[in-house]
This record gives sequence, structure tokens and C-alpha cells, in this order.
Amino acid sequence: MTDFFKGIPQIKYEGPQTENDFAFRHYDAEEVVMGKKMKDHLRFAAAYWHSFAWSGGDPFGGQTFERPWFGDTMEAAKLKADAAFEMFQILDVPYYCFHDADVRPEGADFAENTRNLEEIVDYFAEKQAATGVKLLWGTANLFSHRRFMSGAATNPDPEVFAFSAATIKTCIDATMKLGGENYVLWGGREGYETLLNTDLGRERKQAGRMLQMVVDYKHKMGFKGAILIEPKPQEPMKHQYDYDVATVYGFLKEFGLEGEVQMNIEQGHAILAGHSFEHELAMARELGIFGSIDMNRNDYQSGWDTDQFPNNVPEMALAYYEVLRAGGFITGGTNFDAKLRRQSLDAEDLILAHVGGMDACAAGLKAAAAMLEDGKLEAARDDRYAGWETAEGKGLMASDLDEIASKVLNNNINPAPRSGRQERLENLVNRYL
Ligand code: XLS
Ligand code: NI
Ligand code: NI
Repeated sequence: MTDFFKGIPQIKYEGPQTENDFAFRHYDAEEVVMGKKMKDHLRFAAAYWHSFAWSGGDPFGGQTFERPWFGDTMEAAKLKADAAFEMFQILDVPYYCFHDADVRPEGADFAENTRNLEEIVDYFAEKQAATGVKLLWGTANLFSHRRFMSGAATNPDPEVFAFSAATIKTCIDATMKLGGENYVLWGGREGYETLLNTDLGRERKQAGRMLQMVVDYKHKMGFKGAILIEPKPQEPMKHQYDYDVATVYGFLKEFGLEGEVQMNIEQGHAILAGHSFEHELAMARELGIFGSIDMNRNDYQSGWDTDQFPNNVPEMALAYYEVLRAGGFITGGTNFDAKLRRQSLDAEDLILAHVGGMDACAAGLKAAAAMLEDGKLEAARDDRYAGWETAEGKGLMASDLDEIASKVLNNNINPAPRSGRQERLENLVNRYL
């Protein structure tokens, strides 16, 4: 036991009336919503990097957080793991996620990185067995070290491609050893700063080949989890290749990887791409590539990835509505890829940020389930498209332009516009919140 969270109680569900800050108001893990326990709908995960590895820096200043585990030794890495698993238990989150670089000290070379990772993976395995906490996904950090400054798979230097491929292999091995349910690839620095020095065509091919190798390795090793790509339009690079869900879908098609890779969709990245979160979720669902979510919001004024804990229930409701319409999570879950504000120094800030985020998600999920069960929204949508269910509507899809032109002429088809009823539907949604 560390004493980092000393004095902070186990967080329990006390209901909306409680005055206790250290309690859930909406998240009752065992409560059944649409035939499933809330914990099985939401499948919460805490992110190691923001909560335990980030030191509070911004472009104008360095570290603000003081944590006893900051340091580049294996001993520090184990102390960090002790504190992390204590937090997972205080919150009773069933899952966590990590990058290799979050959990092990940086070595002098690939061999030392791998040894360090393997040692900490053994330590995690013991902790998972002792606590019952599971790994939602593992991933490789191929963007922080200076060797990755011009990309990983898309680097102009083939040695960086090789180093990246080898590192991904070790991270898939680590994920498998820990029983991880998914493996994530976020583009990191796979993109460019200026076309003046960039061979865009070559870089995209390199990224496609790397992804094929990842999928091949998954099959070779018998990994049962999902391979997930996390789209993001920019930051850190000015332009990122995995721009959004639709762009990644085209990329998967091009490299013959459809059916092999799903999406990990982050709320803040959707906003950066000029979409709503629910747009990206619905797009992934319709393309058959919905996998998992990173549930952290951006500040709408600042135009970068501020990675804040979610606190807006109406937004959560619309997001989980799309998740439920996709059939919910299978291997995926709700990962808080969210960090504290840099003035939130205390251990209790870290706990309360997660408590609020979990509660906002739970309230959103309940509202979404009510909307779906009530069926009014779906009925209104069905009504709007009802014409397509008639024999004439269906026939149109099987016709050609000539046939349709004669039909319009002969039957004097003269469509009358109908209201989209947006405000009425918005009013309806507000009734569930
Ligand atoms: C960064 C990404 C990153 C991924 C994991 O913007 O969200 O944190 O989730 O590499
Ligand atoms: Ni993310
Ligand atoms: Ni992000």
C-alpha cells in the first residue's frame, strides 16, 4: 500500500440526493439498464498516461504535480503501478489502458526498453490477479521520444519504421500476456508539418504496410482481441493521416484491411475534425467498424486536445444513444483518456474527476436507454423515411435514370416538402435528461 490516496474512501453509489462528494449519484454498477448491468454497458477504463505519467506541464511551464513515483527507475515504475491499482480499486473501474512509455523507464535502446516492459508486465499481472482489474487495451507510444519526431511508420528513415515495428510487437505481446481485450493504434506523429519535405504517397503506403503487419501478427499469435485505430485530424502534426472515421475507412479499404480493424473514437478528436462525437459514432456504426471510445472532451474555445473529463450529460446522452444503437461495446469500453487541469494538484482531484466523469456517463447512458426504449425518436425517424419502405420507394433503387424519368413524367411526381421537425425532436430529447 502507498499512502498517496490516504483518507480517501472507497467510492460507492449513494444516489442523486447524497451530499457526499466521494460517492456516485448515477453510476450504480449493478443497476440493470436495458437488460444489462451498467458496469457491463459502460466498461469504464482509467488511462495510465494522463493520471499517473503526466506531470502537469503546458507550453509555458513545466511540472506542477508532485508524485512520489516520478523518476526514471524501475522502483519508481512499481510505486506508480501500486498507486494506479489503488485508484482503480477506489473507483472500482473494471479496466485500465496504458502505453509502454507510461509504465516503464525509458531504456538506452530497444533491448533495454523491452526488458523494462517485460518486468513491469509481470508486476501488472500479479496486480491484476490480486485485484481483478483487467486491461482494456495496450498501445505503443511512438510519438514522445525524439526518434519519432518525424513519425513512426511514416518516417522518412526506414530504421525508425523498424524500431517502431519492433516496439509494436513487444506491446502486442505485453497486451496479450495481460489478457488485454484490444490493441490500439493512435496515429501519433503519422502525418506531416509541411508538404515541402514530405512524400505523402510513400508515407501512406508505409502506414498501410505497418497496419497489415500488425493484423498479420495478431493472427499469427492468435490474439482474440480487436485491433483499434484512433482517428485524429491534427495535433501533434499539422495534418494527420488518420483524420476521422470516414478517412480511416477509406484507408482500410485501400490496404485490404476491412473487417480486421475497428475504431476507437475520442470525443475531443471528433470535435477537432469538425464533427460531433455522435457523428463519428454513427459513421463507425454504419460502416461496421465501431469498437470503443475515449471519453474525454475538448474545450470548445481552444482548438486543441484539452482532454478534459466529461461533465456534460446531454452530450453523453447523445453519444451513448449511438453506442446503444450500435449494439453496445463488445471488446470496447469507455476509456477516460482525460487529464486533470494542471492546478488540480491533489490526490482527491484525481479521484473526484473520475467520479464525476463516471456519473456523467451513467446519467447519459440512462437517458439514452430511456430514449431508445420509449421509441419516439426512432418512430419519428422511421416516419421520415417511410416512403422508402413502399414498393415505389424500393423500386427506385433498382431502376435507371430513363425509367425514373418516364415515371416522373407519366405519374406527374411532384414532391411536397415536409418539416424536418428538428425543434420538436430537440424538445423531446430534453425530456429524458
Ligand atoms: C492523443 C490520443 C492518445 C491515444 C492513445 O490525442 O488520444 O492519448 O488515446 O495513444
Ligand atoms: Ni485517445
Ligand atoms: Ni486525444
